[in-house]
Amino acid sequence: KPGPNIRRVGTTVEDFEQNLLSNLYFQRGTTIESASAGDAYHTLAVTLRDRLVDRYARTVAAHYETNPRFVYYLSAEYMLGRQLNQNLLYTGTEQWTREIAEARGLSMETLATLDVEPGLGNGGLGRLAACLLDSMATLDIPAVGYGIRYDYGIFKQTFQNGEQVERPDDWTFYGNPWEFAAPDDQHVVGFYGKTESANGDSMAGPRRWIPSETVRGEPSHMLVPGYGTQTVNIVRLWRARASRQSFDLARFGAGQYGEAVQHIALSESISKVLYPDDSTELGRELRLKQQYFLVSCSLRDIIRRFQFRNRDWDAFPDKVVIQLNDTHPVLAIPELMRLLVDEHQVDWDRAWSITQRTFAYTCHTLLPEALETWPVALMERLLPRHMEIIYLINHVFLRDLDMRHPGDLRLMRDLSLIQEEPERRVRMANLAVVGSHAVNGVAELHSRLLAETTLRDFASLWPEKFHNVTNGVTPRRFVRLANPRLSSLISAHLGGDGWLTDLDQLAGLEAFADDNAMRERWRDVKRLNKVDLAAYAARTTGVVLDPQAMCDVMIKRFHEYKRQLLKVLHVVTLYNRLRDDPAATVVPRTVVFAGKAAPGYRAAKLVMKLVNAVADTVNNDPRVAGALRVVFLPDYNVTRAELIVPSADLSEQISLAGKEASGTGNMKLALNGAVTIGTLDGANIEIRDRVGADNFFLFGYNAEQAMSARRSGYSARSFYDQDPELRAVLDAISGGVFSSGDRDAFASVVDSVLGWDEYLCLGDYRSYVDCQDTVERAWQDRERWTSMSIRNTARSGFFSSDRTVRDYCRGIWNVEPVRVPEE
Ligand code: DL6
Repeated sequence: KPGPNIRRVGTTVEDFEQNLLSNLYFQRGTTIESASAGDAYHTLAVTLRDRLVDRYARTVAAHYETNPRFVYYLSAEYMLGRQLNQNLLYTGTEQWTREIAEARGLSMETLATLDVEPGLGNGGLGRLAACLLDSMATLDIPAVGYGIRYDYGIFKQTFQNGEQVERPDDWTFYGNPWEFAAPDDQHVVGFYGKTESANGDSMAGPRRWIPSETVRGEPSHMLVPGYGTQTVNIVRLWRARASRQSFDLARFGAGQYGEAVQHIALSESISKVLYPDDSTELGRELRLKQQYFLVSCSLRDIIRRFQFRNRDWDAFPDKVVIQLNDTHPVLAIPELMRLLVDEHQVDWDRAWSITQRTFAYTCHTLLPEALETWPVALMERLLPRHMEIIYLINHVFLRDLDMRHPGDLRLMRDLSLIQEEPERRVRMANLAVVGSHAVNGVAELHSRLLAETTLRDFASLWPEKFHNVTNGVTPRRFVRLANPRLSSLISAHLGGDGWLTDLDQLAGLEAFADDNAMRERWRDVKRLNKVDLAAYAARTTGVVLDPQAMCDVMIKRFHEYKRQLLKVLHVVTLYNRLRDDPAATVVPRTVVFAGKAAPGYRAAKLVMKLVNAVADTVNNDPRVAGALRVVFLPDYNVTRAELIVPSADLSEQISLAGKEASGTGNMKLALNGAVTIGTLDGANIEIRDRVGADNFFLFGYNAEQAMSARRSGYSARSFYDQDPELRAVLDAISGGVFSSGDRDAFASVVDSVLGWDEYLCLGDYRSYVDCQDTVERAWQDRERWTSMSIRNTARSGFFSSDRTVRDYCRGIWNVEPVRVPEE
């Protein structure tokens, strides 16, 4: 039993143990004698949470006192990663916990595996959101993240016959000890219905919207602690709940159990799954409902918070900056207008000025097909008042545009918030640009191409709005937690762990890049990390890896532009060479793939199947054993990235130049000492600029060359005709070498690459394969390779998300840190 009178935040290991016992007893309702591993995990989690609550309360008090400008980060996705190890580190209780757990025969690893990752995102965009939250808290920036608490996160991936199978991710099945429900802060959100005049006939309002359907948005929040500081911010996640009268008791009484809860199920479907399948009309409607649900709840919450300390609406932009994470939350712009004009009686022009000064928009893509648009007909039905507001914003915008560029119909057509052909649709990126005071891309090249291509006319109209903020990653999670061995080595050489909050200090490693003792230890860290990875691979896939082999890693979403196919062509090239000449001296290599494909993305899923088929053939061919292994680790997520990244020797960043907005995996890998083979795409360019051309393997077209190759009649077939090695690779795939003789299995992959070859895989093939040969020569010089690896880490300090947040603060947010006092 817990002893009496122990503070919930003990300052000694004994008191901490008492805190655990107390929570086990009073929160979990059990005793040490009968506790399960799950009880131990939950108890530890709530005990750490207690410690963070204490800091959170002081953070709230400091913010209330200061009344600062807040950053509100609106994002449909957050890939937060596991919380346990992070919170152990951030509360400084790692060592105590280890001692207490081990004395009771519990391993930290068991506890860590019970910690479920909330997979509330798809990939880079959601993980960036999580890194920025971490850095904002670490830099004492007053901030709240808003998102959706999906019941089911990103699907779990398994393979059947090499094909991706998606299973639901019921991440809260055993509860989520990290969150707090806040039912008192719920909001009611409307959909459908009609609008009517509240005062005259002007669309500029105020008008009344009478929705015909409502749901409640119920918030819960998770704590977001800063590292090495007292600040704890929150990420507030909304869950859709049916209105109170939804349960049909009479029907239930009549035995119609399904019908009795039908209404509840329908309302709650809004936050049921991350990214509902949008291949049907209903799926698309649900997606739009999700977006509005997120912004409506969040804006009302932001206004509630603003009104604690402020009365004057004109002060709103001085206290609130809302960062729109891509176009998913862009309905926040008409929603803020609606709230101000219709519900708070602010006149239109004043409301518009407040709105524009409040919002800032980050674009995360260059692919035109990824720029969201919504059918006007759907918007008019689902959100009739918002559509009126969008029309009016557009009307005023086009009128002003016509004054600046009289009669330029082309410009009006391209910049209008409404696309007319082939169907009338609302262009969300245009709405975002018009309604925000700042627009940013996420790497230098991306921001430049946005301004020169995708958003060119807007950039000429308002050059001052356009910014670049290169992405970053948190070194706490992706170096310290993911790679404790490397972290200890770094701290030992830098004389402490100050680098964790000042990543430029990594430059101090430069002095050791050619030091033999350091290189020896550096290699040792990599080798031990590879032993861990090999153990995991053997356990989960049965594939046996050699920790001495070069670990060549391609981990990211499966997408054609990222060119997993080009990597497969290289693997098959190596395979063919080894088969043709088993005595050939090759560098032993393990190729690691991981990543998910969107469930409806057939082309990407077929490439995935090809990866599995090639892996199967290669791994079962004794002629190449010891030289080449290919493993596809299923169910890539943040946790898996933390396992794979530290073991990587070679980082594959091979997207077609001009297609990847930034990438952040490239940064995580470079920071952990992987050397990049890559194109001049996204943030690869900045990585190469910093680590130096000698420590980066460059190949392929640059963005301009890629565009001009396409313009000047690019012919994929000519590369096939002229390059016998490439021909042998494609012939092997289409000839059934990897599909037990079935020539149809991958015919569409080969046909499409020999036909249009959208992402110029064949055009870049020779340059890529030759560059891989250079990689192999470099690998053979162990010492030189290790120096390259050390230099990659030493020169990657720029890619900390702390720097990213500082850039946002300076260039876009204009917010100041607020220091939270120790108790
Ligand atoms: O900015 C974060 C991340 C970038 O690093 C990737 O390059 C980019 O592909 C990704 N974008 C998305 C979705 N884009 N849209 N829409 O995940 O953002």
